[in-house]
Amino acid sequence: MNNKHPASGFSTRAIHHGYDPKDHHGALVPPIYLSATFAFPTAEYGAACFAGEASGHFYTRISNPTLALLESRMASLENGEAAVAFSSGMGAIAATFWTLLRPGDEIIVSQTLYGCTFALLHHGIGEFGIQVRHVDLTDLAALQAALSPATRMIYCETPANPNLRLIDIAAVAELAHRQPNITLVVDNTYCTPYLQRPLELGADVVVHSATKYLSGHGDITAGIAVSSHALAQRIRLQGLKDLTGAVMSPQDASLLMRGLKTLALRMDRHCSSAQAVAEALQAHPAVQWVTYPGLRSFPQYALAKRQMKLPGGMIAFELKGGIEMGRRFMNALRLFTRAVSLGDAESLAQHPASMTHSTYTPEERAQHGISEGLVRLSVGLEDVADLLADVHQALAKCSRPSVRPAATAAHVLR
Ligand code: 4LM
Repeated sequence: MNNKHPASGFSTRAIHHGYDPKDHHGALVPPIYLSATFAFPTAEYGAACFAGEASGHFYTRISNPTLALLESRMASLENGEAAVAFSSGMGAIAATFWTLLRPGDEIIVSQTLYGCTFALLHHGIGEFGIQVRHVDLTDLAALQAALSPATRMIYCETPANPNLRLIDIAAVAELAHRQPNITLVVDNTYCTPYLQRPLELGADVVVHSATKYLSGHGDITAGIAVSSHALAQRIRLQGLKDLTGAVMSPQDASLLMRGLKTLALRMDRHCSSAQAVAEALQAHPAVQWVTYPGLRSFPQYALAKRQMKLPGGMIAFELKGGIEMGRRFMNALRLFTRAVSLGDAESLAQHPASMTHSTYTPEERAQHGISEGLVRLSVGLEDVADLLADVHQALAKCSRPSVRPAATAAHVLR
């Protein structure tokens, strides 16, 4: 595929990588190939495509020109060799697990994960003879102790959804790769490659819910896996083609490429506004604790500075009075929308224990560092003054006469 900008900066590649209008009748925006199947010039060529001996698109569940452009762009942005597009983040994660794990294998996963990933592990692959072990991956001695000859994969989110706990990707990769046959998979949904590039730190596969910041406009569900050519080929031919069939539609690929064009601009704004909202929360007497990687009180502040370009657009906090007060806060919001998902232009507020992480039992949430009173904010792209005004007016409805100053987030990450 034509690539005029191989050594360009992030935004230039997000806008141009892999596409030249000259090759498409001058069309500025890449065309959408709305075709499920592709004509073979001869029967022999068709047979060669199926045998893997000829390259070329022949069925959209396996590949399509619009998807291929998106995939090459995502591979470039993550600094990987190849990418595979899926119809959702869960599609990408499930296809990666089913491709790389077999009965008798062990997967080591971090303590806190998005609710449906947790459910896929415990009510999906865990019931098919694959041993799932949660390990505190911030404790390298614990990881070392948990590794066994059967370990085939280490999987983590960093920052974790919803408590924002970080994993030192380079340190985990170094330990993982002392043993052969371990694939380190990192869910980079919260950061996007603009803020963090796990492959450069030693990870083998990056997965995304592209439903979130990558597309950025809340109008599609989508997923991506990025890796080496060899791993991507396995994930495509097993995980995508045969095991899940979770292919992205070409229209969604086009919307996702539109989102990528403004990714860097949007992330800068998400991050600066989230910093302001986090500081406002921390200064408010009704707030019990707030956790945000850009606050000096963040327990892993040094790692955040080292590993992430900026602290991201997600905040977790709890009010004095726990979830009862949290619900009062959420119901008082006027500009923030009460909704799950994240990374949209619209600011969103949700309660993980009763929503995105209700797949955990209350005991599991306690064990995995998800407090029942945690409220999650996805700070959007509205004017920051309006966001602060909304948060302040909602907090005013949560104030009690005898309140103590806000503590740091240290306790929730223990
Ligand atoms: C949410 N999250 O948190 P699809 N990985 C991470 C995620 O946050 C999500 C997925 C994968 C939320 C959805 C309702 C870190 C999703 C799964 O939803 O399958 O694209 O991504 O609010």
